[in-house]
Amino acid sequence: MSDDEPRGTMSRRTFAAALAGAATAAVAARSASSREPTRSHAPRRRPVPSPAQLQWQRDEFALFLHFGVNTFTDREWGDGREDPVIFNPSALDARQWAREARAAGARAVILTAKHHDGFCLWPTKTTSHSVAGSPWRGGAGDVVRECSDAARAEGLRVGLYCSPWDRNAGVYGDSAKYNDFYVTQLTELLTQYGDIAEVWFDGANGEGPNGRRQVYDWPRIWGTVRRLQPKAVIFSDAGPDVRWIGNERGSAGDPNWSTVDPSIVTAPGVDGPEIIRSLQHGDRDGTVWRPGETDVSIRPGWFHHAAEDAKVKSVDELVGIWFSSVGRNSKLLLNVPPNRDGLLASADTQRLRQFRAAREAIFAHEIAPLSWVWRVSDGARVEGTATLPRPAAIGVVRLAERIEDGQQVARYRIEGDSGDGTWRALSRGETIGCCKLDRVAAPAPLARVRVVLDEFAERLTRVQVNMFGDSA
Ligand code: FUL
Repeated sequence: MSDDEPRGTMSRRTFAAALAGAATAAVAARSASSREPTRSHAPRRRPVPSPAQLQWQRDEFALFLHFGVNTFTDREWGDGREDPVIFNPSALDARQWAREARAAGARAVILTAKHHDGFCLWPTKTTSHSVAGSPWRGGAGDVVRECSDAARAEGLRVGLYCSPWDRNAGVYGDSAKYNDFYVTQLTELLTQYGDIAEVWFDGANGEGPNGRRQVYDWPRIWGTVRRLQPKAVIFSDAGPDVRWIGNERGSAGDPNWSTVDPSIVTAPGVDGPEIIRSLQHGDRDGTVWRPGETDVSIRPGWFHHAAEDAKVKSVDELVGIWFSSVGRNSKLLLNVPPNRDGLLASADTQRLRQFRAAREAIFAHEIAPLSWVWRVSDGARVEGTATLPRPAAIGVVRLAERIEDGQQVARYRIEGDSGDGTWRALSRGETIGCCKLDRVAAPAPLARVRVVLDEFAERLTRVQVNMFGDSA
């Protein structure tokens, strides 16, 4: 978002001053009637994002690239016994991946450097189960290198997925030895390929009750990332920087807090209803900033299967996913898997372009200028009202909190007046966060609009509001 100020008659300074006064009044009122902190106790500071978390979320959209031996065996989970010679993409061109990612509006790509089958897309020293044992580029190829170079050349950030669960490594399950092995793999990935923006730790494990039991040394693993790539965000169910959203359908929870209680989801791969709830919705009074990432595939599977070429999600489905991920204070990680040629299939690239065009159409007609007049009512509610330059139908409203200061809004409503002086509900919701998108079915062209922020986690704040004309 380029401009975080409401377009309005009140400058940031005067608005902040008005809110500061109101906030003082609200705290004083609570203090008188309850055990709320008084001036002698500083109010608890809510969590705020780190610069890396802020950048990660403002990117809004990244492309996930699932590629490896499964692409050649037509499977989703390889068993680790694949012969590296099957990996032989005939025309691999990572520049095509990066060009298409950029054309789609993505700002980063995340590559499966190693999936559960243990096959490494880079010539690792830790195992022979890698591209070095394949005929591709005469055994001298490196997909991680080609992908990261191509992505940066297109101005995209680079993320890497290195599956903790490894069905090929002989030492998997011999916990200390595998932790050493895994940390060595991460060290290669995090020292040889430039700046890495996100490291993706998957929670899956299909070993079953009689399988190998690996105890991961998460503090050491995460510590390795911190040491080697201090600006990277670490993704897993348990963060520590960004969390899985709890499903693979493209749907963030509503409400969705970027704050979590870290005692609920303590490690990747844990499961249970309360864990899924916390992943989906976050925790309003959580003490840690850990926003949710929504990963979903453009196809039924994560890897490319020719039989699914006709099952690429429709533009309407993808736009729906945008609203239920980016539009619910999450980030979208959309998987578009390269095929056996080593290229993104045309069914997917066409759909990506249509998806971008559809988003641009939705946000093409911003209603502007809107002069917002903000006021605090009852010492506890913030209201912004604006008169439209001319009566207009509104299709979408975008709300955004200034998340550098944390997340505050817990309940809001948007109302419109068609010109007869009556406020009618357009939409209502709970959390806003970095971005909340509401589709609005306005019955008639509106003359005035108002946004009422009814409830806050801790203190009054205000939001940026952008309104877009009905694109239908
Ligand atoms: C899951 C994995 O098991 C899938 O294969 C895929 O990589 C997905 C993104 O995460 O846990």
